[in-house]
Amino acid sequence: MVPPIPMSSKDRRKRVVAKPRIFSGIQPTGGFHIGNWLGAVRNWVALGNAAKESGKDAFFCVVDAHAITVPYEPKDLRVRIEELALDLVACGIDPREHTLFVQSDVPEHMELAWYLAAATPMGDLGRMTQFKDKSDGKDFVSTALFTYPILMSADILLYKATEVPVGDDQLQHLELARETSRRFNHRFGGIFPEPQPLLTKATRIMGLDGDGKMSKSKGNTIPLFDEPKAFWKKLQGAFTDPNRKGREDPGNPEICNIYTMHKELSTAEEQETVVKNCTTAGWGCYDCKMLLHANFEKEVAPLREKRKSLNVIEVREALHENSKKAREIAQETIREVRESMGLGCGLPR
Ligand code: AQP
Repeated sequence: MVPPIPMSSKDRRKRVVAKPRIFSGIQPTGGFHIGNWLGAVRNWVALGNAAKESGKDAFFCVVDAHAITVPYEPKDLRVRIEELALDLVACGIDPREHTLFVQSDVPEHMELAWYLAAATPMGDLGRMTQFKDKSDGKDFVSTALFTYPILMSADILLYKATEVPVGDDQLQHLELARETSRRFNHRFGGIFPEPQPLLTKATRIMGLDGDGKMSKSKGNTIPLFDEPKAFWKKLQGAFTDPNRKGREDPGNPEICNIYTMHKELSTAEEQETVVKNCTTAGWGCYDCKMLLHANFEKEVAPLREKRKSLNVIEVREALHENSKKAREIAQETIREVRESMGLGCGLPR
Protein backbone atom coordinates (compact mmCIF):
# COMPACT_ATOMS: atom_id res chain seq x y z
CA MET A 1 0.00 0.00 0.00
CA VAL A 2 1.42 3.39 -1.03
CA PRO A 3 1.33 5.84 1.87
CA PRO A 4 -1.02 8.81 1.25
CA ILE A 5 0.63 11.93 -0.17
CA PRO A 6 0.85 14.64 2.52
CA MET A 7 -1.55 17.51 1.91
CA SER A 8 -0.02 20.78 0.67
CA SER A 9 -0.97 24.01 2.45
CA LYS A 10 -2.81 25.05 -0.75
CA ASP A 11 -4.98 21.91 -0.52
CA ARG A 12 -5.71 22.67 3.12
CA ARG A 13 -7.10 26.08 2.23
CA LYS A 14 -9.31 24.59 -0.49
CA ARG A 15 -13.00 25.49 0.00
CA VAL A 16 -15.03 22.41 0.73
CA VAL A 17 -17.94 21.96 -1.64
CA ALA A 18 -20.33 19.50 -0.04
CA LYS A 19 -23.59 18.02 -1.26
CA PRO A 20 -26.46 19.96 0.41
CA ARG A 21 -27.58 17.87 3.37
CA ILE A 22 -29.78 18.56 6.39
CA PHE A 23 -28.96 17.10 9.79
CA SER A 24 -30.60 17.58 13.16
CA GLY A 25 -30.93 15.68 16.42
CA ILE A 26 -33.10 15.47 19.50
CA GLN A 27 -32.39 13.96 22.90
CA PRO A 28 -34.53 11.17 24.40
CA THR A 29 -34.45 12.89 27.80
CA GLY A 30 -38.19 12.96 28.51
CA GLY A 31 -41.54 13.88 27.04
CA PHE A 32 -41.46 15.46 23.60
CA HIS A 33 -42.92 18.94 24.12
CA ILE A 34 -44.44 21.84 22.22
CA GLY A 35 -41.10 23.73 22.40
CA ASN A 36 -39.31 20.87 20.61
CA TRP A 37 -42.10 20.77 18.03
CA LEU A 38 -42.52 24.50 17.34
CA GLY A 39 -38.82 25.31 17.70
CA ALA A 40 -37.41 22.44 15.68
CA VAL A 41 -39.35 19.37 14.57
CA ARG A 42 -42.17 21.11 12.70
CA ASN A 43 -39.41 22.76 10.68
CA TRP A 44 -37.69 19.39 10.17
CA VAL A 45 -40.85 18.10 8.52
CA ALA A 46 -41.17 21.13 6.20
CA LEU A 47 -37.47 21.06 5.33
CA GLY A 48 -37.51 17.30 4.88
CA ASN A 49 -40.41 17.53 2.45
CA ALA A 50 -38.74 20.36 0.52
CA ALA A 51 -35.48 18.38 0.51
CA LYS A 52 -37.22 15.39 -1.03
CA GLU A 53 -38.48 17.61 -3.89
CA SER A 54 -35.00 19.00 -4.55
CA GLY A 55 -33.12 15.70 -4.14
CA LYS A 56 -31.37 16.83 -0.94
CA ASP A 57 -30.63 14.31 1.86
CA ALA A 58 -32.19 14.76 5.29
CA PHE A 59 -30.81 13.00 8.38
CA PHE A 60 -32.72 13.11 11.67
CA CYS A 61 -31.27 11.51 14.74
CA VAL A 62 -32.41 10.45 18.21
CA VAL A 63 -29.24 11.43 20.06
CA ASP A 64 -29.16 8.89 22.88
CA ALA A 65 -25.43 9.32 23.57
CA HIS A 66 -26.18 12.95 24.49
CA ALA A 67 -28.90 11.81 26.88
CA ILE A 68 -26.40 9.94 29.08
CA THR A 69 -24.45 13.12 29.87
CA VAL A 70 -26.87 13.80 32.75
CA PRO A 71 -28.01 11.28 35.42
CA TYR A 72 -30.62 8.86 34.01
CA GLU A 73 -32.24 5.46 34.54
CA PRO A 74 -30.89 2.85 32.07
CA LYS A 75 -34.19 0.92 32.14
CA ASP A 76 -36.06 4.05 31.00
CA LEU A 77 -33.72 5.07 28.20
CA ARG A 78 -34.67 2.40 25.65
CA VAL A 79 -38.36 3.20 26.22
CA ARG A 80 -37.69 6.91 25.73
CA ILE A 81 -35.77 6.30 22.51
CA GLU A 82 -38.68 4.31 21.14
CA GLU A 83 -41.30 6.81 22.35
CA LEU A 84 -39.41 9.69 20.79
CA ALA A 85 -39.01 7.84 17.48
CA LEU A 86 -42.80 7.29 17.45
CA ASP A 87 -43.35 11.00 18.23
CA LEU A 88 -41.14 12.02 15.32
CA VAL A 89 -42.77 9.64 12.87
CA ALA A 90 -46.22 10.83 14.00
CA CYS A 91 -45.10 14.44 13.40
CA GLY A 92 -44.31 13.57 9.78
CA ILE A 93 -40.68 12.39 9.70
CA ASP A 94 -41.20 9.40 7.45
CA PRO A 95 -38.33 6.93 8.05
CA ARG A 96 -38.80 5.52 4.53
CA GLU A 97 -38.14 8.95 3.01
CA HIS A 98 -35.58 10.37 5.46
CA THR A 99 -32.73 8.84 7.39
CA LEU A 100 -34.23 8.74 10.88
CA PHE A 101 -31.95 6.71 13.16
CA VAL A 102 -30.51 6.36 16.66
CA GLN A 103 -27.11 7.99 17.23
CA SER A 104 -25.34 5.23 19.19
CA ASP A 105 -26.28 2.66 16.50
CA VAL A 106 -23.61 4.48 14.45
CA PRO A 107 -20.49 4.28 16.66
CA GLU A 108 -18.57 6.57 14.29
CA HIS A 109 -20.26 9.54 16.05
CA MET A 110 -18.26 8.78 19.17
CA GLU A 111 -15.08 8.05 17.23
CA LEU A 112 -15.21 11.36 15.35
CA ALA A 113 -15.94 13.19 18.60
CA TRP A 114 -12.59 11.98 19.96
CA TYR A 115 -10.72 13.09 16.84
CA LEU A 116 -12.44 16.50 16.88
CA ALA A 117 -11.63 16.86 20.59
CA ALA A 118 -7.98 17.01 19.54
CA ALA A 119 -8.80 20.15 17.52
CA THR A 120 -11.09 21.85 20.09
CA PRO A 121 -9.63 24.16 22.75
CA MET A 122 -10.93 23.53 26.28
CA GLY A 123 -11.60 27.24 26.74
CA ASP A 124 -14.29 27.10 24.04
CA LEU A 125 -16.17 24.40 25.97
CA GLY A 126 -15.97 26.36 29.21
CA ARG A 127 -17.87 29.21 27.56
CA MET A 128 -20.94 27.13 26.66
CA THR A 129 -23.99 28.48 28.49
CA GLN A 130 -25.84 25.13 28.34
CA PHE A 131 -23.00 23.52 30.29
CA LYS A 132 -23.16 26.29 32.89
CA ASP A 133 -26.97 25.95 33.19
CA LYS A 134 -26.97 22.17 33.42
CA SER A 135 -24.00 21.87 35.79
CA ASP A 136 -24.94 24.74 38.11
CA GLY A 137 -25.47 23.50 41.68
CA LYS A 138 -25.20 19.79 40.75
CA ASP A 139 -23.28 17.33 42.96
CA PHE A 140 -22.25 15.20 40.00
CA VAL A 141 -21.25 16.75 36.70
CA SER A 142 -20.01 14.27 34.09
CA THR A 143 -17.05 14.94 31.82
CA ALA A 144 -19.41 14.04 28.97
CA LEU A 145 -21.64 17.01 29.82
CA PHE A 146 -18.60 19.25 29.39
CA THR A 147 -17.60 17.65 26.07
CA TYR A 148 -21.23 17.41 24.82
CA PRO A 149 -20.69 20.16 22.19
CA ILE A 150 -17.84 18.15 20.62
CA LEU A 151 -20.17 15.18 20.17
CA MET A 152 -22.74 17.51 18.64
CA SER A 153 -20.08 18.82 16.22
CA ALA A 154 -19.28 15.21 15.34
CA ASP A 155 -22.99 14.41 14.73
CA ILE A 156 -23.17 17.20 12.17
CA LEU A 157 -19.74 16.94 10.54
CA LEU A 158 -19.85 13.14 10.23
CA TYR A 159 -22.50 13.57 7.51
CA LYS A 160 -20.89 16.76 6.14
CA ALA A 161 -24.23 18.43 6.81
CA THR A 162 -24.66 21.89 5.32
CA GLU A 163 -27.90 22.91 7.10
CA VAL A 164 -28.95 22.33 10.70
CA PRO A 165 -32.48 23.25 11.85
CA VAL A 166 -32.38 24.13 15.58
CA GLY A 167 -33.95 26.33 18.26
CA ASP A 168 -31.86 29.28 19.48
CA ASP A 169 -30.66 27.35 22.57
CA GLN A 170 -28.46 25.31 20.23
CA LEU A 171 -26.97 28.22 18.27
CA GLN A 172 -23.89 28.49 20.47
CA HIS A 173 -23.15 24.80 20.02
CA LEU A 174 -23.65 25.11 16.30
CA GLU A 175 -21.24 28.05 16.14
CA LEU A 176 -18.68 25.82 17.84
CA ALA A 177 -19.29 23.13 15.20
CA ARG A 178 -18.62 25.74 12.49
CA GLU A 179 -15.44 26.85 14.25
CA THR A 180 -14.34 23.23 14.67
CA SER A 181 -14.90 22.61 10.97
CA ARG A 182 -12.70 25.62 10.10
CA ARG A 183 -10.01 24.62 12.61
CA PHE A 184 -9.94 21.00 11.48
CA ASN A 185 -9.79 21.94 7.79
CA HIS A 186 -6.97 24.38 8.41
CA ARG A 187 -4.92 21.87 10.39
CA PHE A 188 -5.62 18.62 8.52
CA GLY A 189 -7.06 19.49 5.11
CA GLY A 190 -10.40 20.54 3.69
CA ILE A 191 -12.87 17.83 4.64
CA PHE A 192 -15.82 19.48 6.33
CA PRO A 193 -18.29 22.13 5.12
CA GLU A 194 -19.40 24.89 7.51
CA PRO A 195 -22.94 23.99 8.60
CA GLN A 196 -25.52 26.80 8.58
CA PRO A 197 -28.26 27.09 11.23
CA LEU A 198 -31.91 27.14 10.11
CA LEU A 199 -34.23 28.82 12.63
CA THR A 200 -38.02 28.94 12.86
CA LYS A 201 -39.97 32.00 14.05
CA ALA A 202 -40.53 30.24 17.39
CA THR A 203 -36.83 30.01 18.19
CA ARG A 204 -37.50 29.93 21.95
CA ILE A 205 -40.69 28.75 23.62
CA MET A 206 -40.57 29.71 27.29
CA GLY A 207 -41.44 27.26 30.06
CA LEU A 208 -44.93 27.27 31.61
CA ASP A 209 -43.43 28.91 34.72
CA GLY A 210 -41.85 31.70 32.62
CA ASP A 211 -38.50 30.77 34.14
CA GLY A 212 -36.26 30.16 31.14
CA LYS A 213 -36.96 28.02 28.10
CA MET A 214 -39.35 25.12 28.03
CA SER A 215 -37.18 22.12 28.72
CA LYS A 216 -37.79 18.38 29.18
CA SER A 217 -35.48 18.24 32.18
CA LYS A 218 -37.12 21.21 33.93
CA GLY A 219 -40.64 19.73 34.00
CA ASN A 220 -42.08 23.05 32.74
CA THR A 221 -43.47 21.65 29.48
CA ILE A 222 -46.68 20.75 27.69
CA PRO A 223 -46.11 17.35 26.07
CA LEU A 224 -47.24 17.63 22.45
CA PHE A 225 -49.21 14.39 22.58
CA ASP A 226 -51.11 15.08 25.80
CA GLU A 227 -54.86 14.48 25.45
CA PRO A 228 -56.80 17.77 24.95
CA LYS A 229 -58.01 18.02 28.55
CA ALA A 230 -54.56 17.60 30.08
CA PHE A 231 -53.07 19.91 27.41
CA TRP A 232 -55.61 22.64 28.17
CA LYS A 233 -55.08 22.35 31.93
CA LYS A 234 -51.36 23.04 31.47
CA LEU A 235 -51.87 25.79 28.90
CA GLN A 236 -54.39 27.50 31.18
CA GLY A 237 -51.75 27.87 33.88
CA ALA A 238 -49.04 29.12 31.52
CA PHE A 239 -47.12 32.30 32.30
CA THR A 240 -48.04 35.33 30.12
CA ASP A 241 -47.10 39.04 30.13
CA PRO A 242 -46.18 39.65 33.82
CA ASN A 243 -47.62 43.20 33.62
CA ARG A 244 -51.15 41.83 33.12
CA LYS A 245 -51.88 41.38 36.79
CA GLY A 246 -55.64 41.82 36.47
CA ARG A 247 -58.23 41.29 33.73
CA GLU A 248 -58.42 45.08 33.09
CA ASP A 249 -54.64 45.57 32.54
CA PRO A 250 -53.65 45.89 28.88
CA GLY A 251 -50.83 43.56 27.78
CA ASN A 252 -47.85 43.55 25.44
CA PRO A 253 -48.07 40.58 23.06
CA GLU A 254 -44.41 40.91 22.08
CA ILE A 255 -43.28 39.74 25.52
CA CYS A 256 -45.93 37.03 25.84
CA ASN A 257 -45.10 33.36 25.25
CA ILE A 258 -48.70 32.70 24.19
CA TYR A 259 -48.41 35.25 21.38
CA THR A 260 -45.11 33.65 20.24
CA MET A 261 -47.10 30.46 19.70
CA HIS A 262 -49.98 32.31 18.01
CA LYS A 263 -47.43 33.52 15.46
CA GLU A 264 -46.75 29.89 14.56
CA LEU A 265 -50.26 28.47 14.70
CA SER A 266 -52.84 31.20 14.09
CA THR A 267 -53.88 32.95 10.87
CA ALA A 268 -52.74 36.53 10.20
CA GLU A 269 -56.29 37.70 10.94
CA GLU A 270 -56.40 35.84 14.25
CA GLN A 271 -53.03 37.28 15.22
CA GLU A 272 -54.37 40.79 14.55
CA THR A 273 -57.39 40.05 16.76
CA VAL A 274 -55.08 38.81 19.52
CA VAL A 275 -52.90 41.94 19.37
CA LYS A 276 -55.91 44.25 19.37
CA ASN A 277 -57.66 42.51 22.27
CA CYS A 278 -54.49 42.05 24.33
CA THR A 279 -53.32 45.67 24.04
CA THR A 280 -56.81 47.05 24.85
CA ALA A 281 -57.65 44.45 27.53
CA GLY A 282 -60.63 43.47 25.36
CA TRP A 283 -59.70 39.85 26.09
CA GLY A 284 -58.29 38.26 29.18
CA CYS A 285 -55.37 35.81 28.82
CA TYR A 286 -57.92 32.98 29.16
CA ASP A 287 -59.61 33.98 25.84
CA CYS A 288 -56.28 34.22 24.08
CA LYS A 289 -55.27 30.77 25.35
CA MET A 290 -58.62 29.28 24.26
CA LEU A 291 -57.98 30.35 20.66
CA LEU A 292 -54.42 29.04 20.81
CA HIS A 293 -55.61 25.70 22.16
CA ALA A 294 -58.18 25.37 19.37
CA ASN A 295 -55.45 26.02 16.80
CA PHE A 296 -53.10 23.54 18.46
CA GLU A 297 -55.89 20.96 18.32
CA LYS A 298 -56.44 21.54 14.58
CA GLU A 299 -52.82 20.58 13.88
CA VAL A 300 -52.09 18.10 16.64
CA ALA A 301 -55.30 15.99 16.66
CA PRO A 302 -54.38 14.19 13.37
CA LEU A 303 -50.80 13.66 14.61
CA ARG A 304 -52.15 12.18 17.87
CA GLU A 305 -54.34 9.76 15.89
CA LYS A 306 -51.44 8.83 13.63
CA ARG A 307 -49.24 8.16 16.64
CA LYS A 308 -51.79 5.72 18.07
CA SER A 309 -51.87 3.81 14.78
CA LEU A 310 -48.07 3.36 14.45
CA ASN A 311 -46.55 -0.09 14.69
CA VAL A 312 -43.58 0.05 17.05
CA ILE A 313 -41.87 -3.01 15.53
CA GLU A 314 -42.00 -1.48 12.05
CA VAL A 315 -40.57 1.79 13.35
CA ARG A 316 -37.77 -0.06 15.18
CA GLU A 317 -36.90 -1.97 12.00
CA ALA A 318 -36.86 1.25 9.99
CA LEU A 319 -34.46 2.82 12.52
CA HIS A 320 -32.21 -0.21 12.22
CA GLU A 321 -32.19 -0.11 8.41
CA ASN A 322 -31.53 3.64 8.41
CA SER A 323 -28.59 3.27 10.79
CA LYS A 324 -26.94 0.99 8.20
CA LYS A 325 -27.40 3.68 5.54
CA ALA A 326 -26.06 6.37 7.89
CA ARG A 327 -23.08 4.17 8.73
CA GLU A 328 -21.99 3.90 5.11
CA ILE A 329 -21.57 7.67 4.91
CA ALA A 330 -20.13 7.86 8.42
CA GLN A 331 -17.47 5.24 7.66
CA GLU A 332 -16.39 7.07 4.52
CA THR A 333 -15.95 10.34 6.49
CA ILE A 334 -14.02 8.53 9.21
CA ARG A 335 -11.76 6.98 6.57
CA GLU A 336 -10.96 10.46 5.19
CA VAL A 337 -10.44 11.92 8.66
CA ARG A 338 -8.10 9.13 9.77
CA GLU A 339 -6.08 9.44 6.60
CA SER A 340 -5.76 13.22 6.90
CA MET A 341 -4.81 12.94 10.59
CA GLY A 342 -2.24 10.21 9.90
CA LEU A 343 -3.96 7.62 12.10
CA GLY A 344 -3.82 3.81 11.83
CA CYS A 345 -1.39 1.37 10.23
CA GLY A 346 -2.18 2.53 6.70
CA LEU A 347 -4.23 -0.50 5.61
CA PRO A 348 -8.04 -0.35 5.56
CA ARG A 349 -9.66 -1.45 8.86
N1 AQP B 1 -38.13 25.72 24.49
C1 AQP B 1 -37.72 25.54 23.24
N2 AQP B 1 -38.08 26.43 22.28
C2 AQP B 1 -37.68 26.25 20.99
N3 AQP B 1 -36.92 25.20 20.58
C3 AQP B 1 -36.55 24.29 21.51
N4 AQP B 1 -35.82 23.16 21.44
C4 AQP B 1 -35.74 22.62 22.67
N5 AQP B 1 -36.41 23.35 23.57
C5 AQP B 1 -36.93 24.41 22.88
C6 AQP B 1 -35.23 22.63 20.22
O1 AQP B 1 -35.62 21.27 20.09
C7 AQP B 1 -34.57 20.53 19.48
C8 AQP B 1 -34.30 19.28 20.27
O2 AQP B 1 -33.80 19.64 21.55
P1 AQP B 1 -33.03 18.57 22.45
O3 AQP B 1 -33.97 17.68 23.09
O4 AQP B 1 -32.01 17.87 21.69
O5 AQP B 1 -32.23 19.39 23.48
P2 AQP B 1 -32.60 20.65 24.29
O6 AQP B 1 -32.48 21.85 23.44
O7 AQP B 1 -31.71 20.63 25.46
O8 AQP B 1 -34.14 20.37 24.66
P3 AQP B 1 -34.77 20.26 26.06
O9 AQP B 1 -36.22 19.97 25.94
O10 AQP B 1 -34.40 21.46 26.84
O11 AQP B 1 -34.11 18.95 26.65
P4 AQP B 1 -33.28 18.76 27.98
O12 AQP B 1 -34.14 19.27 29.10
O13 AQP B 1 -33.04 17.30 28.07
O14 AQP B 1 -32.02 19.53 27.84
C9 AQP B 1 -33.35 21.44 19.41
O15 AQP B 1 -33.20 21.91 18.08
C10 AQP B 1 -33.70 22.58 20.32
O16 AQP B 1 -33.12 23.79 19.87
